[in-house]
Amino acid sequence: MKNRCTEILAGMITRRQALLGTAGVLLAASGAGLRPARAAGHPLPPLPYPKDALEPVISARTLEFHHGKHHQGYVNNLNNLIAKTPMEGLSLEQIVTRSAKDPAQAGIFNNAAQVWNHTFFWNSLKPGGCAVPAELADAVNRSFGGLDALKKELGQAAASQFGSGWAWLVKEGGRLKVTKTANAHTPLEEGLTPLLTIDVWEHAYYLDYQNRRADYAAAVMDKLLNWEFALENFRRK
Ligand code: MN3
Repeated sequence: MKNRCTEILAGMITRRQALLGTAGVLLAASGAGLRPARAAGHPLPPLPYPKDALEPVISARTLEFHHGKHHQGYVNNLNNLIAKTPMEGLSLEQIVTRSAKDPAQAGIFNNAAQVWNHTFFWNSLKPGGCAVPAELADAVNRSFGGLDALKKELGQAAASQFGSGWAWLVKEGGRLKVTKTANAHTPLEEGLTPLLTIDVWEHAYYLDYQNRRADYAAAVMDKLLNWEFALENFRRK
């Protein structure tokens, strides 16, 4: 049974904790006040904004299914698959990178990577978007010649990914580049540092755009990308 207080507290876990999958530590309200409690398994991180905050680019109905059913489903599958295995005590990133190397663990990999990718995707978006911070704009200019060229390349990656997958802006060494991955695959497998991603699985856009994936990607790039989150990731390592 959730109450309003625990919902608010659950929303206070930091983005970093959520991404690292260490958010098993939630604050739970007790009669004596607040105490740390260990949630069973990996949690579904709350959306970092209300469900209708990305409209009209992405509808509340899409987020309701995408976060509430798809992302939740990957979380549930992952927790079931790793229960009572050596993977149970690992961070989400550790599970992703270790299972990626072992074909026998494809089920664990697919669900763990999809949990990670979706949390990263929600944080890649921001209601109303934001400007590219100067520190990151320099890197964009050095690597692409400008923001328009970056968007063109990212839009092409999103539109041309055959079947389900993801379009990414990543850091490799000191430079930025655009890449795309199929299904659950993630640049983490190649040791790259993701800065932003766009989910191009049909469930990400079909209710709002039907078959017009390129229009969805263009609208996300123009109206929703969270360049402040990209800068946080750019500063890592
Ligand atoms: Mn998705």
